[in-house]
Amino acid sequence: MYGGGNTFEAPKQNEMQAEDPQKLAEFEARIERGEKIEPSDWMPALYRKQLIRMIEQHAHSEIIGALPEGTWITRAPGFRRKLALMAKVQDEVGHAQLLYSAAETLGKSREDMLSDLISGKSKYSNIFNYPAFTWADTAVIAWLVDAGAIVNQLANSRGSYAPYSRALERICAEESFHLKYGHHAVIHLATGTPTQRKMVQEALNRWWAPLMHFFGPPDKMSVHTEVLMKWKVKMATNDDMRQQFLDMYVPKIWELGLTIPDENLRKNEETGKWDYTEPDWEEFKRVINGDGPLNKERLAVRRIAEERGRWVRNALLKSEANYVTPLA
Ligand code: FAQ
Repeated sequence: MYGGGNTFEAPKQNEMQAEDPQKLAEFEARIERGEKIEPSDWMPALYRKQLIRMIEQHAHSEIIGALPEGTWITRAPGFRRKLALMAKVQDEVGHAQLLYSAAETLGKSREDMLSDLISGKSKYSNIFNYPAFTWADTAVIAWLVDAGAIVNQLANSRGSYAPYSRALERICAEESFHLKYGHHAVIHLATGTPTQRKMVQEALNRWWAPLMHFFGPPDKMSVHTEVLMKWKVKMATNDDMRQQFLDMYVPKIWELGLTIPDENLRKNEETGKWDYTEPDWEEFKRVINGDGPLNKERLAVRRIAEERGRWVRNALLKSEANYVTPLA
């Protein structure tokens, strides 16, 4: 597994030296022309490794990401909200399925990916290691975390690896429903009783810093961006995605009369970019390396799901092995 555990460790230069220069040049020319790479095409080992790392982390983020909202299904305020939340959580798990399949095309098995998740070897998004204390937390996740995910995924769906692009296109279509559902839930609270307004403001205060972390470290600290952008896996830098998110969503948050817990946040007229207080990047490093408020609990839930579901997987594999098609 690439880079597991050692955050901010740059890709090793000698990983590129082993490649056949002519094949590498042809591959890079294809990328330059905007062609898509399919699993059976030649690709540099580092491209494969980086894609496995990124798609696998993304898949893990979807199944772990189902947990903070999932805990609210039984406590959702009303039947309509419960139905919508159940559908959303189910979608997120479905996204993980699509992404694990895309990563499998690169040669790493699903079993290995899941065992690396459970052992703590693989990373997943920082943001799902924080608790959802109230119903308003789920509304903020569904609106703003999904919004952040869409900013990232819409850009990268135009990327070079065909199975990942196809998965992202489908995921974005579903995420846009989540975003509408989340926006509706936040509007409901923000225009509701003083208690509801307070509840949603407090949730926003809790999620703001993790949301700023969500797009990854500042470009000057990012170790993978350069190579990923060269090969059109990542279609925008971490800072550009963060700026795009701020551009699109800060006005919408302010429109609801909510405040953002950063007194330095403003659009700089000269640069055309948002100025903001850097979130605590030491906290980010701790959280993505396993020491956030809920990392242990999140992985424990996954471990239990793995153990309890083993007999189902075994039974399915066995029945597949015994199944003979009528035409065979
Ligand atoms: N969390 O050099 P960079 C969702 C790590 S899906 C944890 O900048 P890169 C849906 C990074 O892995 C959310 N770790 O890395 C949903 C690397 O460590 P490594 C997930 C992070 O790859 C919504 C190190 O820091 N989305 O939310 C994070 O160029 C609602 C250095 O960083 C994706 O995974 C982070 N936030 O850029 C579900 C999208 N950021 O591996 C339920 C695909 C960085 O060397 C409810 N991934 N790190 O040990 C990407 O676009 C990129 O991988 C980035 C990071 C932008 C996340």
